[in-house]
Order: sequence, then C-alpha cells, then structure tokens
Amino acid sequence: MSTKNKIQILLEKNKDQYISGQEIAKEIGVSRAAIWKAIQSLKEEGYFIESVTNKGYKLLPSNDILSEEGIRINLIEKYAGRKIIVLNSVDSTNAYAKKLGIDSAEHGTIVVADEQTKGRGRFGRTFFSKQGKGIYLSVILRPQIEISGIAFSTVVSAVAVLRALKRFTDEEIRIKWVNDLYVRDKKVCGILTELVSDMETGSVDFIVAGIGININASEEDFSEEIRGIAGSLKPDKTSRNEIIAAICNELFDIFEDLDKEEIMAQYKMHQLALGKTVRFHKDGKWYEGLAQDIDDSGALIVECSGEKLLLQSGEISIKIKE
Ligand code: BT5
Repeated sequence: MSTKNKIQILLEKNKDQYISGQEIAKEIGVSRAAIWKAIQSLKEEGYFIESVTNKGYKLLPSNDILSEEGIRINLIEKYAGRKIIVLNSVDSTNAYAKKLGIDSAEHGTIVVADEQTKGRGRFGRTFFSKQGKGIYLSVILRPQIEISGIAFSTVVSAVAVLRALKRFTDEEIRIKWVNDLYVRDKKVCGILTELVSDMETGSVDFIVAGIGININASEEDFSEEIRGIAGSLKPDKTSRNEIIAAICNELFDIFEDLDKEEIMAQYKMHQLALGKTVRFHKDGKWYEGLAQDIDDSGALIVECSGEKLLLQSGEISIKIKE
C-alpha cells in the first residue's frame, strides 16, 4: 500500500480531529517530507484537508470522495477483507459486477462508481446517475438460494438499504413495492437485482444487488424527465463511503443469517402501498384494486372486484386520493 493510501486511512480513521505529522510519521514509518508530499497529492485529487501548524492534518467533513479506504474502514471487522472496486465512471456497476461474477469474483465483492453513463433500471429503463450526486453500488452475492428466491433478494436489498439509511436521516423512508425507496413522495432509491444461474443445474450462480441512491442532489441536477419524481437524501455530516459501508454491512449480515420473517415484517411495515388503491398492468390489461398484503415470496396481493390477484413483479401506481 502506498504512503498516500496509508495516510488516507489514518485521516479517515481520525475524521473530525487533527493528527500531527509526527503521529503519522510514527504510525507509518515515513519522513515528514514524504507525508507533506502525499498530503499535497491527496489535495490535488480533491480531498479537503486542513493543515494547521502545531496541530497537524484533519480531513474536513465536506469530503465526499469515494475511495476504497474510506469504505473499508467503515465495514465491520468480519467484512473488512471484502474486495472493493471504486470506479470514476462506468456504464453500469451492475454490468461491471456481472462480468466480474462470471469471472468468479467472490461473494461480497463491492463495486461502486462516482458516475454511470448507462445506469440500468428494470425492463430496459435508465437510472439517472450523475457524477458525485449519488451512490451507484453493486454487490456480488453468492447465497444458497433457489431461483424462485430471486424476488426475495430484492426484498432483502430494500430492507438492508432502509436499515442503513435510517442511521443517516431522520426523514421517514418508505418502500414502494417492489424496489423503490421514497422520501416525501419522491423516489430517492431504486434497486435492480440481477441473477446469473447455472444453466445445467438450474441453481443460482450469483446475484448482483444493484442499488442507486440520490445523495445531495438538487432538483436541477436531475434530468428533466425525472425532475418531478426524483428526490434526494441530504444526510448531514456523513460521506457516501460511510453510507455504502453501512449498506454492505447490513446486506452481508442479512444474508449471513437470513431471518425471512423479520425481513418480511420490516418490508411490509414500511410499505407505501398496503391498504391503498393501486393501478397496474398485467397480461395486457389494466387493473385497479386494493393492495392487501405481500406474500412470503415478495408478491403483492391485490383485491380487484372481489378477486385476489398476485403480482410477482412489475409496477404499480398508488392512488393518493380515493
Ligand atoms: C430502478 O429501476 O429503480 C432500479 C435502479 C437501479 C440502479 C442501480 S445503480 C447501481 C446499479 N447499476 C445499475 O446499472 N443499476 C443499479 P426501475 O424501477 O425500472 O425505475 C427506473 C425509473 O425510475 C426510470 O424510468 C425513471 O422514471 C426513474 N428514475 C431514473 N433515474 C432515477 C433517479 N436517479 N432517481 C429517481 N428516479 C429515477
């Protein structure tokens, strides 16, 4: 690891407080001059580092640069060895992660990017992913599940993101079946779970949990197309690195010890649609009905003219006023 990376880790670990050149020198065994040079280089990369005579260096809270080190130090110890790939720009972190998965990347591999040029939504749609204005994260998971369990992986991802985000905001976060998170009637997060299966055995080879969250984006940052529907989280005093690590910690924890009942209870508790009238398209027809419940597989149960319909996937719109 380079001197620069070692200093970066020390600064991240001592966030909000000064660390002297002497302490850094002692910790990583290099000269004060080498430290100064590395600090300059970090500043050129965009890090806001305050240097004060007789006090030392401090990473300012305004730093929000994605980095492997910044993510890693926020992972809990048992996950700290996971592979983390941080990209400046990529077409889609899901596409990138899928290729890695096919090349045998390990369970728990994390891919993040500062920008996506072709961020993917469901059904060939686009996820708008402006540089520095969000978290574009894909995690490769190799859980022991059947193909039929894929819908449940989206439930798991939604709950993991919800649990993590709650730590960084006091705003109420709701889940809109099946894969969106909303704050104040605006979509702040979308999830795309993709699966690669073994054609011969029919078993799940791996899953890519793709998570896109708008962070510190203002209305003008969004494309015109989504301006009316997209919202953004504006968490204080935190960095995207911390949020990414918190999401991964939750995701790994849940998959390590899957308590389906607890996950489903939480998924249902935060739903926007339950008890409301919803409209949806199924088998070429439009329906309207009451969203009653979500079954154990994650399917939405809607009562339409006395008949119970099961929605496995797709899209609903919620009628706000009856
Ligand atoms: C999703 O699809 O919401 C899943 C998005 C998953 C994105 C992540 S980012 C990391 C990983 N890599 C990828 O390439 N993808 C994943 P869907 O439910 O189909 O919603 C797409 C629709 O949401 C669009 O048609 C827009 O209406 C709206 N939308 C697009 N970008 C948005 C954004 N940034 N914020 C809120 N809404 C958005």
